[in-house]
Amino acid sequence: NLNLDDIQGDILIGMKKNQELFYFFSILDSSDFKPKLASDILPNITSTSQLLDVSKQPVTMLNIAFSATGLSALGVDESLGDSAFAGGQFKDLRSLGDPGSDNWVPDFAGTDIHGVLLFASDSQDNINDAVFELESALGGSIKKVYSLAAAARPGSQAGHEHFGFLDGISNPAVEGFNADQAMPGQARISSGTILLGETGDFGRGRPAWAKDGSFLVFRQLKQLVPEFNKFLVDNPIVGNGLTREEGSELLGARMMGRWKSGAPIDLAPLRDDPELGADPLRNNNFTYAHADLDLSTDQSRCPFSAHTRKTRPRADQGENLVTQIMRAGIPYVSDDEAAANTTSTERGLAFVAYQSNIGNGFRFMQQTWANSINFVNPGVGVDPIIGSLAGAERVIKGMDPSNANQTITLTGNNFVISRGGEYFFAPSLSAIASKLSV
Ligand code: N7H
Repeated sequence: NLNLDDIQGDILIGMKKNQELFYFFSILDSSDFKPKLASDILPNITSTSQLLDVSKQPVTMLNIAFSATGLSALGVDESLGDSAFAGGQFKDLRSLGDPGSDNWVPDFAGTDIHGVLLFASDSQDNINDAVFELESALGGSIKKVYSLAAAARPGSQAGHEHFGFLDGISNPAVEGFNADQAMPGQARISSGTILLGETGDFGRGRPAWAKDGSFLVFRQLKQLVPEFNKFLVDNPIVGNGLTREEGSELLGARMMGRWKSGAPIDLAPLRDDPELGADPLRNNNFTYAHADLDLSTDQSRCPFSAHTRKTRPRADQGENLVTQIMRAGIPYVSDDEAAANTTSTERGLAFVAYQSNIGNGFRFMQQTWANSINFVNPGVGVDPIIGSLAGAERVIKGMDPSNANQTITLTGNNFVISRGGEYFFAPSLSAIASKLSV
């Protein structure tokens, strides 16, 4: 069994609060910062066991993770055995399909961010109090480089991301943690797929102190919501006995692999089924395989390019249990007017994914699956939500259930635009105590 007192809370279950702040910092004076990391940050880090017990949950939860340059600033230069982490995300941007760094938040374009503090609470006021307290304690040992405030969407949209789709339904269950309570259809993965040094972590040459830490991939993914909605209105899937409006909803659902309610299109191919979407015993219980259909060619129920099928191909791959991530993202709305000198409200997903190997997890999903026109079958096109060909036109097949060869064309990086991010390592609490703060 896992030592849940030692594993940061966001990794396996997510802090799941209505408000979250990502506070990116740079270490200015490591000999000043290290004792404060031990005395002012470590005691406030929320562990997995604290998250599991409501009576032990603090008002504001805190987690921390360091970039490769951050570990270096702390004098820790040992390799963690992950080349993507070691190089940082800026160096990796072309491999991820980003057209360049023009759209990147300037603070992400480089390697100056040493770490991220993740604050989560019920209100932004609580978070502001916690930030104020921590900033006072840390003084000039660090400086804030950038921050992004994120929040669950209001009212009936809670749990839904900005395009309106219910998110956070499908995360894998972990052996030694919650695999016994896995829901039907939920992937059951080794703890080492997410945590370093645990069974199933194939990484080599990890130092002992890295055990029970996890790589945190952060991406600020801007969503163009009116443009997405207009595209659906302009391109309804006609026929199938549907109205134009229903045809637009169907296109969105087929791009995503789920309806807005969360109902999988593999089980509800033509119309949303909100009861199915809300039922945890049924809403993940599908594989894309059907006895009467040919798995290798049929797209009548779900396109091969649909976001959920690209990022977890289920039966198409015999359920790949290595390329799996634990997602803990949350929507954001940011008002960067001062920086932009113009009216600009930006919304999107503060994407957070944990894994023990970035190259097998997030990076593989983005580069080898979502961005490939030939995955999971030749010529199917990229993932219409997150697939990117460095800004080039994207031609996608399979959206029309009755004519799989029909294509839709998305120009450029249409509805989701990468504003960059960084690769981090979220260490165990004991690693902070015995290695990083001494
Ligand atoms: Fe995706 N969305 O909110 O619309 N995603 N995602 N994602 N995603 C999923 O099944 C979305 C992104 C995965 O197990 C759902 O929980 C958006 C990246 C994986 O069947 C919805 C963005 C990567 C799954 C979204 C975005 C992934 C998944 C269905 C960008 C990795 C589970 C809800 C702005 C490279 C698949 C659910 C499974 C599901 C949304 C990004 C990965 C609604 C808007 C970058 C593994």
